[in-house]
Amino acid sequence: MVCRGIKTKVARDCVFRSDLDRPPSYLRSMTQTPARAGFVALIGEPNAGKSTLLNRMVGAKVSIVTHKVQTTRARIRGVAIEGASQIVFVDTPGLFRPRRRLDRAMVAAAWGGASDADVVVLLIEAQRGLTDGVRAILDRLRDEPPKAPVVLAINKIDRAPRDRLLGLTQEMAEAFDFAEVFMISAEKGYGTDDLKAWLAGRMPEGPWLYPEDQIADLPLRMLAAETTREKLTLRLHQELPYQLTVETEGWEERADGSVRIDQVVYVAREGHRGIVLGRGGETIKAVGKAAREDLSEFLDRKVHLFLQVKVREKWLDERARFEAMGLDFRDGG
Ligand SMILES: Nc1nc2c(ncn2[C@@H]2O[C@H](COP(=O)(O)OP(=O)(O)O)[C@@H](O)[C@H]2O)c(=O)[nH]1
Ligand SMILES: [Mg+2]
Repeated sequence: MVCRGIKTKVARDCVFRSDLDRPPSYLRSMTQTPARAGFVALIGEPNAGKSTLLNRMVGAKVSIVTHKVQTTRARIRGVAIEGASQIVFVDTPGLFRPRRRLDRAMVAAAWGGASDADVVVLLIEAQRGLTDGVRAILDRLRDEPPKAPVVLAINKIDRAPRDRLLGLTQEMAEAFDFAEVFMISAEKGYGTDDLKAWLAGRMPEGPWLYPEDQIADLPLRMLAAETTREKLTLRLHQELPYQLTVETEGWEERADGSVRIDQVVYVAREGHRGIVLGRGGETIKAVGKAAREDLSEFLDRKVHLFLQVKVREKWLDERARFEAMGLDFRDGG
């Protein structure tokens, strides 16, 4: 979905860049450089730091981040600008060996992102290096090479000693023919400006794909649901976060400038409902408070958030649930 021509700070269905700290467009159009625009797919194992990198490149939190694997479920696009280039970063679910229908649809979405991109960035973790999971990704890249060049970003360099990085760079260069190798820390911002500048130069010449103030191609209802899912994932233990989903059912702009958001948390079992609610409802209350605070800051207005928990044994096999997540149900078949 592209929200063209809407220039308000936060339009109802799209997320816009709030404070414009870039020169106005008439200044940019006076320069000689031609406009460029394209897609960069971020791929890698779960937890490599793809969503953290996307958020850093965009300069806002548009993709949720937790320390747990498989947090990102769908393809999320974040829009960054560097000089005359508009770079659309496509965050993907991690690549791993899928078991459930949801897993298969997530992995399909990730590879789909890579096949449409102008540049593919493979993120790996510096401290873990060339794992079996990374090897499996390289095998697939060799068997079905994307049309786009593949660059390597060794992430979390803040976690690994320098001498290890040199060895790892060499090992990776021998394992695959990368167009370029970058060492970064998505969290701390080391090396990310260089990566962004390099990517900007690689974008094909052509008009921008989004209005200059749009930062994400993600409906606000989904961003709001993702925010709540992030807080649930952070609070709940073990497998439970993978067994629930959140949907925004109501979005009401109020005359006083605030917004009322109604969401449903779907869980697969009665027992899970109790855990999500917590004793005396304290878990869901804390989740709601944290999500409301984030949303309020993001939307820059007062938010009233209402959460309901519903048991839906078969939600993992329901087409509608997949569609709400932005996934293709058939991919999981
Ligand atoms: N130390 C460190 N942690 C990072 C870095 N980048 C991401 N992380 C952490 O790694 C975890 C997974 O990040 P996330 O972006 O969700 O990974 P994804 O699954 O690939 O999207 C989170 O706890 C992040 O805070 C980094 O550069 N350094
Ligand atoms: Mg992610």
